[in-house]
Amino acid sequence: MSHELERYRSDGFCVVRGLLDEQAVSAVRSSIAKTFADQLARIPFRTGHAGLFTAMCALHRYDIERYKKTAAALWRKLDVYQLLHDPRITGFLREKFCWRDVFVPGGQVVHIMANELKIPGGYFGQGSHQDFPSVQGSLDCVIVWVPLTEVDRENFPIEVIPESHKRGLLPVCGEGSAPWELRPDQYRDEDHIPVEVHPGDVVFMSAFTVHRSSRNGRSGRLRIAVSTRFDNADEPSFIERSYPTAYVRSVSRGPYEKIQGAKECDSFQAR
Ligand SMILES: O=C(O)CCC(=O)C(=O)O
Repeated sequence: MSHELERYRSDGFCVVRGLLDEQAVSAVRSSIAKTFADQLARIPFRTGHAGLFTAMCALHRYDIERYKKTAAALWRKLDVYQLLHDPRITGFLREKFCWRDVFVPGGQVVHIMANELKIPGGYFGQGSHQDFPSVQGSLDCVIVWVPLTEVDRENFPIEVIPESHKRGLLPVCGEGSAPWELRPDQYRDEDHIPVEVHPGDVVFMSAFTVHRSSRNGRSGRLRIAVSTRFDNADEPSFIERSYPTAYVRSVSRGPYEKIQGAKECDSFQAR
């Protein structure tokens, strides 16, 4: 068994330092910065050549609806997809975890944390939870979490409970605004440890490992990470259950006149 797999099996997660290079990660940050700059150019506000955080803050401040739509769209960027499916990541699963055949259960996620970017009444990090209920694929499903910024204990790290994966599926709250969060009697705050990482590092984590977003972050700092999940196509129960996933794929095809951008669509085609 590889050293990495041994560590992962024992702790429920492992951090692989410098698996990706800083340049590959910074290219994704730039790609996201471009998207925010494109949005800022649509509102009567000029920041000049603003950096990523400044551009995000400006859009958040001057047009929160655009900000929310933009943040929600980021996971669909090809650059985000490509980073998370980089051959160094999938190759790691093949070489170190000995996976031969892989399913991708759902999409990518872009996690944004900054005091200045809180959505009033909306998402600001996740409480303690396990990911398996939101995947329901192979029992050895792996979460891959890639920081796009420096993440230390004062910049909203994820916090994990080592060895918690060994406890299997734990009871959840089942109600309230975050019904997937674990019942508070299932963990102690002090058992969580912050995962401090640099751009280029990659966190591999079991879908059963208890983790949460730390809400501990200093103002003026931005933490962005991207994540996805991988299912092992050769895990026997996954084969037996015929490759299920909790993700649902649907397309909302409204009547043509109601499709977003229908007017733009006509004039674009007529060019
Ligand atoms: O990055 C974060 O803050 C949350 C990550 C997480 O908990 C998850 O994706 O399940």
